[in-house]
Formats: sequence, structure tokens, C-alpha cells
Amino acid sequence: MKKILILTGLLILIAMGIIIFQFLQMEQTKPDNIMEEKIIIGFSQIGAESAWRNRNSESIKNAATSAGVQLLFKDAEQKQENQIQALRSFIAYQVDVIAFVPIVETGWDNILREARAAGIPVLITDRKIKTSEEKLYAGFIGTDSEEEGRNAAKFLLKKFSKADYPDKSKKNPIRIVEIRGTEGSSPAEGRTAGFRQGLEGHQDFKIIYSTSGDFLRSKGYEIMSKYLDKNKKIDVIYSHNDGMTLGIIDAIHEHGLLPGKDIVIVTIDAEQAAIDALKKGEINCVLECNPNTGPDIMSLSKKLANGESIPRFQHVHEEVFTEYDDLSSIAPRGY
Ligand code: GYE
Repeated sequence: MKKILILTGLLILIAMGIIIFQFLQMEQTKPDNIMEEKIIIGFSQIGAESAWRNRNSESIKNAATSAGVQLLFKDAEQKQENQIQALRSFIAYQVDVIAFVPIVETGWDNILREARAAGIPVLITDRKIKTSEEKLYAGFIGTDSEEEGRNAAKFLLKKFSKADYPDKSKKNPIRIVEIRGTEGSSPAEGRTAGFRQGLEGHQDFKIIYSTSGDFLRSKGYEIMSKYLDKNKKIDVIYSHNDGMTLGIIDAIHEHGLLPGKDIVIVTIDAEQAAIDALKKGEINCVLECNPNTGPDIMSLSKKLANGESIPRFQHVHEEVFTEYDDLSSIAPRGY
């Protein structure tokens, strides 16, 4: 009798072991068609107007893959109406989170109200918006354009200070041409305002011409070419992005002038071509604007998808590179 009981107990233990082993095997070989519950993010990008923008898109797509997020990515080809359509399609698709780069600051209230009515949180990235109700979006991560403008002014105050520019008296006023980014975009607005804040009270600096080059290299070239045809009396060019600056440098060369020497050049983004021009002495100051926001966008989106709150404003880390620095220490920018 005792032997039978022991044998029965052993058989039961063996049977349980087989069942547990098979269950574990099943977990590991779950059929492919059973998708893990992936967070779905709808992302509206403005287009591909600059190397900076392309790097920004690459950062977002790579981060989505690494984060195991399903990304619906739409390129608006520089049109706000295409962005609004994209956001509406994300709402219809019932994504977990909407994230987008607003090409301009205004005109978003209605579509953001539709997203709120659908219970979909919205993350603003890169550029800022103006809304009638602050709570129409959950938060922002991107660049501090006003600070970039102030840092541009700060460099010029040093560059034309008595110490660095003894015969400054010959340059009174110091004539500045400003080539702005896309009209109505927060980087253009911020870089314009911050620059003027930085020069406030310094009467010897005069902005003699300011116009939009839409962040495009071709427009930077065209504007500067036409301007130099008429007037070569420029001391400084303040350009809102490297793409336009590279076109400006081509125009300066074609007019027999030396960029960085005959005309001081201050630019924003810090794409590799601008860093290389800084090292060559063709640019005097490069203000970094960081495009690599993909990982932060994914972690903030996951928080929103889980019903957590996020910081209202988060500015990315940005450096300032000038002719006074040890330029050999600048890490490659990768774009
Ligand atoms: O400076 C420019 C891009 O929105 C901050 O847009 C971004 C700007 C950037 O086209 O290169």
C-alpha cells in the first residue's frame, strides 16, 4: 500500500512538471500575430526644409523603434493644412498620443479641441504654439529660440568690444543684416526677439535690413546675392539657421568678399557643415539648436499614454561655439 501511494505521488509530480514546462514553452512561442499592446503615436512633421529637420525626423523614427512604439509619421510638406489633416486622421485612428512640430505658432485651437474631445493627449515638439487655452496641449519639448537670439547678441558684444576691436570707432554704427526663418514660426519669432533683447541699450549696433529666408539655403543665397549687388556695406550677418547661412556664404564668395573676415557671421543649428566653416574661419559663431529630441519625445509620450503628467516646458541642452573656443574639441554633430 505504502509503495502505491509513493508511486502515485511521483506520477502526479511528473505530470505537473510536464504541464508547467509546456506552459512556459507556449509563452515563449506566442504566435506572431498576437501583438504586444504597443503604444501608438501619431507624429506630424513639417517637412524636410533643412539638414536639421531631416536629423530631427531621423531621431524620432529611430527612437520609436528603440522604444517599441508604433509610430504613424506624416510629412506635411511645409503646409499647416496638411498638419491639421494629419492630426484629424490620428484622432480618427484613435492613437494613444499625438505629437507634432507646429510649422507656425497660431491656428491650432480647433484641431486641439477635437483631440481633447477624443481624449487624446498632445505633445508639442521643437516649435511652440500660441493657444487661447493653455490646457489644449499637455507639454512642450524643444529649443529655446529667444535664448539663442540673446546668445547671438552676446557674441557680437564681445566681438566688437574695445578689447577685441580697437578701431571700433570706424565701425559706427555696426551694420547688421538679419536673415530670419519661416515667417510666424516660433524659432523665427524667438530668435528675432532674443537678438534685439541682447542688443538693447547698445546704440552702436544697427539692424539695417531684416527679411525671411524661410530656413532655406536657396533663399539665403538669393537674398544675399541681391543685397550685395546693391550694397556691400555690411559688418555682420545674423542668420536664423545654417542652411540659409551656407547659401549666404556662397553669395559672399561670389561678390569677392571673405565670409567671417569682411563680414562677421552668426548662425544657428550647428550642423556639421557650419562647424566646419567655423573651423575654417568663414563663420564666427554657431549657436547649437539640438534636433535629437526623439528619445525624450518617446519617454514623454509613454508617460502621457499611461495617464501621467509631464513638464509643461522642457528645453533641450544647447551649446554656443565661437571663434574664441578650442574648436578641435567640438564633437561631430552627425548631420
Ligand atoms: O533651426 C531649422 C529648421 O524648428 C528650430 O527649423 C527648428 C528650425 C531649425 O528648418 O534649421
